[in-house]
Amino acid sequence: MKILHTSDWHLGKMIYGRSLLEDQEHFIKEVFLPTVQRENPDCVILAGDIFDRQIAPVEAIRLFDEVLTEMSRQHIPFAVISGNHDGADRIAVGASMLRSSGIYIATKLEDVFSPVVLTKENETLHLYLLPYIEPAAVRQYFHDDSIQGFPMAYQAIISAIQANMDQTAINILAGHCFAAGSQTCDSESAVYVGGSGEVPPSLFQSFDYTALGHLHGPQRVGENGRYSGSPLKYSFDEEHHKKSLALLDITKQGCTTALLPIPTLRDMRTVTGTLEELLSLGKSSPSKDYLAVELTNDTPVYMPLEQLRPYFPNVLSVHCNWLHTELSGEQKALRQTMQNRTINEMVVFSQFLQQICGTEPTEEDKTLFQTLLTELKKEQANT
Ligand SMILES: [Mn+2]
Repeated sequence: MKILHTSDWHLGKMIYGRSLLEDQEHFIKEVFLPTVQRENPDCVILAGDIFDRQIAPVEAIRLFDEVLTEMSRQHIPFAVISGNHDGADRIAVGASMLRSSGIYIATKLEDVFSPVVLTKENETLHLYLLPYIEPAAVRQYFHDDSIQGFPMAYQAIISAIQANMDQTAINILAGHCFAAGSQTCDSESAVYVGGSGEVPPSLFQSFDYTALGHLHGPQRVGENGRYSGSPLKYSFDEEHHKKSLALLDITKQGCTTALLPIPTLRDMRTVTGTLEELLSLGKSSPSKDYLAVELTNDTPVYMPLEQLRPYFPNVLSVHCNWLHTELSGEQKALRQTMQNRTINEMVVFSQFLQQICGTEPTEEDKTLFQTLLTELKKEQANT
């Protein structure tokens, strides 16, 4: 059977105050839906964090609604679980009715105990949909107060599944959790503390495949599990991730996985250089990518963001090395000189004038600046 696995769409996400909806719409309409149409999988799994927030923006809800409509129109079974970011009860609206349209939305623990059964020729797939769940809910469900922490909670759930498992079927678990030993990044909110939040991958051994969500970097988990990762980069420490959709060809005998790369509207990356270098780069090759700018100038720079924006409209952050980094010997000497405040302020003034007016300060400018500075300091001392 052919299964398409994705997760962590985080529809409606904002980054540095910017909405990523346009990028997400591009992913849905130019990548995800065309891939579904082209590959015609027997099932699509969305392993949690559909939305970024419990109360998602209406534009994000509309986008997801379009996905549901399109999936049901194409008669492709679509299995969705809620993640830790989703408002589980909100996305459960109409869930039982949607099952007749081939859309399976699981938001409660008990959903995992009635697997979705799909058949194709002589193959049967049992799909166990386990939404994001906290140990307290598992304790309550099993009426067992001894269940403490995620490893025990998952052990209890999986033992209960195993008791009724059909070993002749292809068994797939969809889950949203932190599998121990996996690589994390900045855009996954930390909901777990210490090791008690980590689920041992050995628990997933009895499944032919485990389709996980939660971590945003695509990666394998244990013998036959995988995080598909998020479709887009949601933080700068993901800039080297190769985002993809996981397409499985699975039988009872084994599974092969193809990672389909996701072309994006805008990339997210860091650029490093002096302001002058970056401005010249901007003039020759402007870019709409989301950028984190690392300025390497060793002296102050006047309003770098405003200067860069005409060429790089989506600069999200500017980091001035001058202010933060360990200095080289030469820079240290300069900083040492600048630590004498009078010289420091004069150097800053001089640099400012050069950047704004393109000229060195005259003796008259310097005297005027010095007079004003002295007056200002006197005033400051008096208040
Ligand atoms: Mn997530």
